[in-house]
Amino acid sequence: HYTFFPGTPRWPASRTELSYGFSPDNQISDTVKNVFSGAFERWSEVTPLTFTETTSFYTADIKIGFFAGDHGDGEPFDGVLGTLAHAFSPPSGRLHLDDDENWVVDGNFIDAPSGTSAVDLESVAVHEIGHLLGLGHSSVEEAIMYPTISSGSRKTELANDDIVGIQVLY
Ligand code: TQI
Ligand code: ZN
Ligand code: ZN
Repeated sequence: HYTFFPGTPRWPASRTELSYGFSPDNQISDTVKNVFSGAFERWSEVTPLTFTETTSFYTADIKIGFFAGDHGDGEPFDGVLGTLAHAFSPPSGRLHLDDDENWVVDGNFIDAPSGTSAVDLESVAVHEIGHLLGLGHSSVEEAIMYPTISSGSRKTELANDDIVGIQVLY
């Protein structure tokens, strides 16, 4: 079953048009932008929310970036595997990905891989956006918000449990 964060934080009902931007410190390829655009789309299809990319990172509602190790928010990344990414509950809007992972899009590494530990970017993006919107973890194994994914696997489609949960919030 889906869960929410303590206190059930959500984006206010007056804020259905949310903007997102990528950290200017990162060079984000169109491949990565397309993954996020598709991942946001999955959630906007089942809610009244819309997500629009903006080039003005500092005023974006949702701020996405790749960071390695300690990056100043008290939740340092840990190198290859372990923590892959994290997102904070609403209305923080921060979504961080571990720059040390060997991220994969459509089965291809987006950087030169330094090992064999492929992590599917879209799967992680859809999961982290769920957190950004206020979903905690689910006990339903098929759910995007289930807290584990078998390594090298891909899970990008919302399960009924994710949809019911997000529709309770929005
Ligand atoms: N990152 C954890 C996660 O997003 C961070 C985390 C741990 C967390 N406990 C939390 C976030 C409680 C909110 C609430 O779940 S992770 C997966 C999955 C991670 C894990 O790097 O471990 C995905 C990131 F589900 F596959 F295991 C993305 Cl998809
Ligand atoms: Zn962070
Ligand atoms: Zn999670």
